[in-house]
Amino acid sequence: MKKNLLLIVLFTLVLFGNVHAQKQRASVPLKHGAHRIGVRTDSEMQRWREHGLGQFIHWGVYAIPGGQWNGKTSTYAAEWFRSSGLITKEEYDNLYKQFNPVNFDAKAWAKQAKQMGTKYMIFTTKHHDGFCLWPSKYTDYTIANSPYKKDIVGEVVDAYTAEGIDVHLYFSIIDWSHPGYQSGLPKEEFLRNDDWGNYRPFKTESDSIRYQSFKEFTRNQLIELLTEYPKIKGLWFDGSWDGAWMKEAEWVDNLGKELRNMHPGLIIGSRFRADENGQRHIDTNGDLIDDYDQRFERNLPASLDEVRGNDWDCVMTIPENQWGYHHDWSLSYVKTPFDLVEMLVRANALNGNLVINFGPDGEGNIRQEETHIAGEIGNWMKVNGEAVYGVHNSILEKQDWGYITQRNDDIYLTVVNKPMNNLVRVKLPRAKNSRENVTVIDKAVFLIDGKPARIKEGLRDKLGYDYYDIVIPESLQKQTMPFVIKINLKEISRGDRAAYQQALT
Ligand code: FHN
Repeated sequence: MKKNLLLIVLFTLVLFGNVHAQKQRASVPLKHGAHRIGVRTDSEMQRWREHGLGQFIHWGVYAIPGGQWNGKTSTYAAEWFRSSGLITKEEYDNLYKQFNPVNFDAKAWAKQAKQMGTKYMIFTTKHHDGFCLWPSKYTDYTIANSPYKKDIVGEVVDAYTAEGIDVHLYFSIIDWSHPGYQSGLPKEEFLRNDDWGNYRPFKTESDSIRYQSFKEFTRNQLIELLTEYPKIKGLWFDGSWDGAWMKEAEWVDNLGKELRNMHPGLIIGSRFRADENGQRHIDTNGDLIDDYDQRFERNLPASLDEVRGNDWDCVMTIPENQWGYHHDWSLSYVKTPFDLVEMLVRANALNGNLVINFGPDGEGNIRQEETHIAGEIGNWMKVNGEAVYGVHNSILEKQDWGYITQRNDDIYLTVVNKPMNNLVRVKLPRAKNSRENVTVIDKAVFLIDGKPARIKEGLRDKLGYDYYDIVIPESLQKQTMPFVIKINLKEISRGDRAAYQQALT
């Protein structure tokens, strides 16, 4: 009991000490900055926090060219193909007439995601091109007018939810298909944003009226998504760096409130809106806007300091920067299952979720490389998932051989850099009452086979930290994937230390 209490106190100091030490708040009065200081504490957000691993799916008409057109290959991200210069806008805007993914099987996708160990997924309802994978009544540019016709968003929401995987809907604010945005107008009439969302001031009254119609359209579509798909857990926004959108702090903030009122518990990341000074993600006062930090796209934070005590996730491509389907993955390094598992535990050890992106092809197939990765990660998760789900950063400090996560008293050491001498040296925290007590390893087992690990006395440094070596058995020395050692600590009196050490040998 006493031991538990000590560990809880230590953990609280590490976790919350960190939060408070790192937040440097200004106090500028803001109407449209963060509406809450600190993390959300409700059950929906607690559930999100415990997901550990997610899946992203980018799918749309860009999967038809898959980065190639008329024998030419674009090195651009495939989902940006419309802006690649290899296809005319007109050709691209007519691709939907061919979109007929006959192999699409939402249930099979969801099953595969479940086997991979995914707890939540994010699905592109519409990307920047504006093509809607649901039959939106606010535009004709939707799946309903493709040869496929059926509601893909609905199928995905139902299939994943049935597998117990929470669904969040990706929605791009940038919409090249809407005349109030810019696309569809001749180039010389580009009145405000270019494809990348760079701001150009409105020139005339009618530009601004057109933009009002775009805002209303966006609002209508979001209300439509929440109405049609009430099972979803959150909205994942993109393209909100759009210059004109960022100038609409009040309007967007009010829209956010409206959406939350419609859908209690709704989770919205930090990419939805800017404060009145145009600050995105982190407002002028240094506080996180909305529910979790979305800044870490393809880029994991280096330390807890960067995370500032906030919830966060990192969305990650498998090739360097391809989200949608691209025929040719030889154009960049393709991450291995090892790389992705390393990123996963690294994210979890810094209190975040990792979300791995998949880009199905134009017929609805998950590519073979992604299927392989899903299988390998799934095999790893079956054995080691307890080091990923519902964990947080550990009371143990980061050590060179890998990453450390923790749930209650269970501490998970994920070894990614296997030491040459096959000894995993673990630096233990000092005991609370270090004059009288020392911290030692109570139990240690390998998750891969449930076998207890042999512990050898390491060294004690001059600051009084104890190090113990966990011996990697021969059976694990050739492991090609990271492996996990689960340990528990206990405190013993200094007088009992010699006996403890003796018992180790
Ligand atoms: O431009 C998009 C990109 O195509 C992709 O959808 C990613 C996913 O997070 N978001 C944008 C870039 O930040």
